[in-house]
Amino acid sequence: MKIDIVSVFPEYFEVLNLSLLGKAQEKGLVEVTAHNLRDWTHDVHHSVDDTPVGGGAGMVMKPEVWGECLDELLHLEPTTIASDANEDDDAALSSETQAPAESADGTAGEADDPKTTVPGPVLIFPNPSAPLFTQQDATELSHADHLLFGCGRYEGYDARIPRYYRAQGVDVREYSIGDYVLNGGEVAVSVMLEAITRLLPGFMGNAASIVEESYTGENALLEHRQYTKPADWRGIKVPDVLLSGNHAKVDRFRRDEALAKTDELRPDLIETLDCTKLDKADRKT
Ligand code: 6GU
Repeated sequence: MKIDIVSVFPEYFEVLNLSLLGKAQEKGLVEVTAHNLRDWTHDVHHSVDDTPVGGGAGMVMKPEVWGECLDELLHLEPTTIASDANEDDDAALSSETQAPAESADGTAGEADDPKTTVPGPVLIFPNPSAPLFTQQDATELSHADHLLFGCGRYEGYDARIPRYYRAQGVDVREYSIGDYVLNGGEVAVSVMLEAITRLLPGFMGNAASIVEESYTGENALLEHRQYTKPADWRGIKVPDVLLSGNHAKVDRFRRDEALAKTDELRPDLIETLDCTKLDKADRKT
């Protein structure tokens, strides 16, 4: 998988070489390049932002600089969008909103089929005002062969940037990583990168540990509690059933715990749970 990151702080991503991702790069599983957005400026101040049209606080990232940068990295020639695209901005907004897993050739990808490959580069903008990035998105994007992350800073980026590249047939995604505000997209991109790359085949030693995780596949539940030895630590005992050696009972105990824990801490996940995936014993819980 090839990963390009564009940022005004490319040094931020140097730590990626130290971490687990460094190992994945050594193994040739991923190739990560961080680019400096200012390399695509032409003015003496290397400016990448300007005041918001219509007024308001802060600065907005300029479309021209991003345009030259993204054209180069996506191997696209600059064009002009037909003027009728400007006629009804509201209609344009809804039709250009990211359709989940719609590929460039117009065929609908199956977002919940983890084996679906995403053809061509996927352009991803971190944005606190976008849909939440989920494990399902991470799984889907782990099958892409080229990801390009554009890190916004300041109050955001010109809204025409994602719109233009969508109109060029590029698979453009905008994601938030949670309901809080960060200064820029760099931390959010690091989070998404880790969630995606750890799913690459050969990245982690134990593939089963991925299958059993929270938010994954049929396990849309929080994970059950884990214990190791000793069976009694400072007076707190490991639940007896886990020491029983009865695998069916252990599975049932863990499943019940996952259901109860999710119900208490994340009732929103229970509501989205597919009832057909609950077994008879689940229904009694
Ligand atoms: Cl993706 N960006 C920024 N700046 N803040 C965020 C975020 C992204 N997700 C949550 N907060």
